[in-house]
Amino acid sequence: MTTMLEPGQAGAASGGSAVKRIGIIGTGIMGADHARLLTGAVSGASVGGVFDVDADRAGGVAARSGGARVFADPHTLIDDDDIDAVLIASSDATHEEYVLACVSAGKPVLCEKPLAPSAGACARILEAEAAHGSRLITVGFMRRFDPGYTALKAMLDDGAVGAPLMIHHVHRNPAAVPGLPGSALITNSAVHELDITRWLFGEEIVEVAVHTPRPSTRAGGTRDPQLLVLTTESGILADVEIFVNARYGYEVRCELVAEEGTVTLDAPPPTSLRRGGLHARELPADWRPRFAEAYRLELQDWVDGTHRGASAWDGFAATFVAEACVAALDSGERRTVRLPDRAPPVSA
Ligand code: ISE
Repeated sequence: MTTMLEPGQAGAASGGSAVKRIGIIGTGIMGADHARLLTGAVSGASVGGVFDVDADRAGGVAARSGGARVFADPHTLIDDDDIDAVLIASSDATHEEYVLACVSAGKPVLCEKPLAPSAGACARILEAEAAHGSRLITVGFMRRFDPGYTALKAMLDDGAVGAPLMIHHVHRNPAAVPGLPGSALITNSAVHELDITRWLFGEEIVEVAVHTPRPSTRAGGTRDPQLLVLTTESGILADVEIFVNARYGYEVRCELVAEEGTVTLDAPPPTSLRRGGLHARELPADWRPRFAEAYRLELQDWVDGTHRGASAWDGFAATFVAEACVAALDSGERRTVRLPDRAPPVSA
C-alpha cells in the first residue's frame, strides 16, 4: 500500500525511481489537459495509467502520455501497485466513490473541483480521511496557484492596502450548454470564487444572497447571469458576477477594495494591441489558457507533496456554501451559512 508522497520521496511501488506514477480517472477536457502537463511540464511525475468510460478516448490520452496503461476499471487502477497517486477528473457524480476508494487504498488523490456535488458526500470523504489519519486529499481549486491571485494575496497579507472591505469578482464564459440549470452556474463555475474568497481572507462565508436580472436571451432559459453577494465572518463583502453566456470570450478578474487602496487583478495577457482607434487584448475561449500556469503549478505542488493546495475541508466548505447559494437562488432570500465545527485538521 502506498503512503503519502513526501517531497523527494519515490512512490512505494516505484522501485526506487523518483518518478511518481499518476493514474488518471476521466480523460475528458480536464483529464487530458492534466495528462499533457504531467507528461511534458511537471517534473518527477509520469502518467502510469488512465481510465475513462470512453475507452477510445482513454487510449488516445494514454498514447500521448508516453504509453500509459489503459485500465478497464477505475478501481483496478486505484488499487494497482504501480500507481502511486490518483488524479480524478471524471464527472462530479463519481468523485465521492473514487476519492473514498483512494483513501481506503492509502493513496494521495487530487480531485478536480467540486470534491463532491453535495455537502453530505463531502462530509463522508472528510470522515474517511480523518479515519485514515493523515492528509491524502487535495481539491483542484487551481486559482490558489495562479500568479495573479497569489500576488494579490501577498499584497493583502503584507498590509499594502490595509484592511480589506470588499471584493468584486467577474467570471464570464462565452457560452454554456443550453438548458443548463441555474444552480450549475454556482456549483460548477462560481464555486471558484467561493473558494478564492475564503482563501484570500482566511475567513469563512457566513451569509449569501443571489440576485438575478432578466436572463440573457442567449441563455436558453437558464438564469444567467447571476450576482452572488457573500458576507464573511468579519463583515467583508464579496460580490460575484457569474455570466456563462457572455459571448465575447473567457474572462476572470477582480478588484479588492481595502482601507488604504485597491488591488486589481486584470485578465491577462499583459500584451495588448493599439490600432485604428482600438486598444485590444486577446481573450481565450475557455479557462485552460487563462489558468495554464496555475494548473502547472498546482500539479507540480501536488507531485512534490508540499500540500499547498485546497484540502478536503476546503472542498467541503466550498460545496456547503454553494448549497446555501443555490437555496438563496431558489428562494430569492438571503441564507445564513452555518458551517459545522471544523474537525481537527489531519496531519500533512
Ligand atoms: C469550469 O468547470 C471551470 O472550472 C472553469 O474554471 C470555470 O471558469 C467554468 O465556468 C467551469 O465550467
